[in-house]
Parts: sequence; C-alpha cells; structure tokens
Amino acid sequence: MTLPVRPSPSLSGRIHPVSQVIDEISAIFGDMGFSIAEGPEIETDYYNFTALNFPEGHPAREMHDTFFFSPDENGERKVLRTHTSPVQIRTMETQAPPIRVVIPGKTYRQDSDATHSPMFHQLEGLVIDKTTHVGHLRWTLEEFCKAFFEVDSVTMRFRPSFFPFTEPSFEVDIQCDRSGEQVKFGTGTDWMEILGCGMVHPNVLRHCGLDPDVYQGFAWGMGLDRIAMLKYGMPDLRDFFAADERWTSHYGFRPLDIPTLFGGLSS
Ligand code: 2U9
Repeated sequence: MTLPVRPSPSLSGRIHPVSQVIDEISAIFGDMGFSIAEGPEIETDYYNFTALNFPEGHPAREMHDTFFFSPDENGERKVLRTHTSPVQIRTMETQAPPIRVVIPGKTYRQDSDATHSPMFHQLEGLVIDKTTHVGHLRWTLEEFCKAFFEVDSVTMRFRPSFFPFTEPSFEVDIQCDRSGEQVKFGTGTDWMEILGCGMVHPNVLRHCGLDPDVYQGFAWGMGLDRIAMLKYGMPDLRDFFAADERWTSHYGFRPLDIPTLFGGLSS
C-alpha cells in the first residue's frame, strides 16, 4: 500500500524521433489527400532495380551498396531493398491512376559512419495522373516543407540531377540560417539539401503497364533519419539505434501527443 504508484506506460514510454517524423509527415500528406503504402523489405532484383530503369550491369546498381542474399534454387538473388521505390512499382501495378501515395520505411545499404547507418529510413512519394507536371511537384514539396518545418514561407532551390527512375531529376535545397547552434528554416542565406525528386521516367511507367503518352507523374525521396536530426537537433545518427533509454527519454516524444495539423505537429 505504501509503495509509490508506477507511472503508466502512456506517461513514461517514448516515441522514437523517426516514428515521430513519420507520423508528422503522414499527417501533412494525409491532409493533401495522399494514402500510405507499404511493401516487403526483402525484394527481387526486378522490383528494386530493373522496373526502376536501372539497366543490367549499370554502375548505378553498385552506387546503392546493395546487400545481396545467396541465390535461391532458381538462381534468383534477392536483395534488402536499397530504397522504398519498389513499393511505388507495386502500387502502380495494382492501383489505377490517379495515384497519390507516400511510403515510409526501412531501407538498407552497406554504409556505416556518423551520418550513415546500414539500416536507415526513407520516405518516398508518388503522384500519377493525366496532367501532372513539374509545377505540381514544386507546389507539393513547398507546402510540405512549410508544414514540416513549421514556418510561414520557405525558399527552395531545384538543382538538375540524375536518377535512373526520373527525368528530369532534381536535388532540392532549402534556404536556412546556420549561424546559430541549431539550423533555422524560413530565414537566412545558407542552403541545405533535403530531398531528391523528378518526373517519373517513361520507361518506369511502361514497366507498370501505364502509357506514358496518357499518364505522367512525379516522385520524390528523402532520408528520414537525417531530416529528424535536422529538425530535432540530434548530433549523431548512431545513437538512433543504440536503444539507450537515456537518449530516448531525452529525444523521444510522448505517446499521446499525436501529431496533427490542427493540434500542432511537434508541440
Ligand atoms: C518510382 C519512380 C520514381 C523516388 C526518388 C529520389 C529522387 C531521391 C534519395 C533522397 C535521399 C534517397 O534517402 S536518400 O539517399 N532519393 O533523391 N527518390 S526521386 O523516385 C521514384 C520512385 C519510384 C516508381
């Protein structure tokens, strides 16, 4: 009777910052009419590379530092997905346009240092319709950045880039202020790269049975761990997966503070 009452899990438990940013981003895109899609983390070479317009033997396949499984009885070598893009292929195969989906999930590449982990999180998005164009892409990503960084205006810079699955392709920087201890968005004269994007390559549409003369669309991808570090000021990526209770209680979020646009994303 005299023992102190243990705090309930809803008070002492913590939501990991990566889960928090997934919930925040899902709330933002949900409000814009997107659904969430998921898919397997063990993928075939076809879904991870071929359908995404990576030619056989192309160096871009090596760029991804892929984890390969041993070949099975049919000689097929499965992979740990190197991006969440196979889920967009599966979505286009099974759903008729118009399509608006975002895909958060775990991805794997052989890379490990203070800013890279062999397992990391991505969030990708896809929009397919008959009249979708680069203007829609810019608007969508600008609205996203304003909502996510909780600022009234952002200045974004779209630099030409290359990805096998998009054409044209862009890397996107957001204007920021790095003069203080923490990066500030919506102000300043510095730039920070936050995502990559582009118009879906006609070959990718063809692989999914869509006629590129009728349908077009845009896609984007971003690293969630990095974006969580940026927004919440965590200095080292390796702490994300160390399961240190002191770190989760410091950087974690309260389970019942569910991010919504009307209630505030991170307040
Ligand atoms: C389909 C068609 C197009 C997804 C895209 C990027 C650009 C991109 C990186 C950001 C940081 C990966 O985590 S990261 O290293 N991604 O720059 N991703 S366009 O494009 C797609 C996906 C699927 C069917």
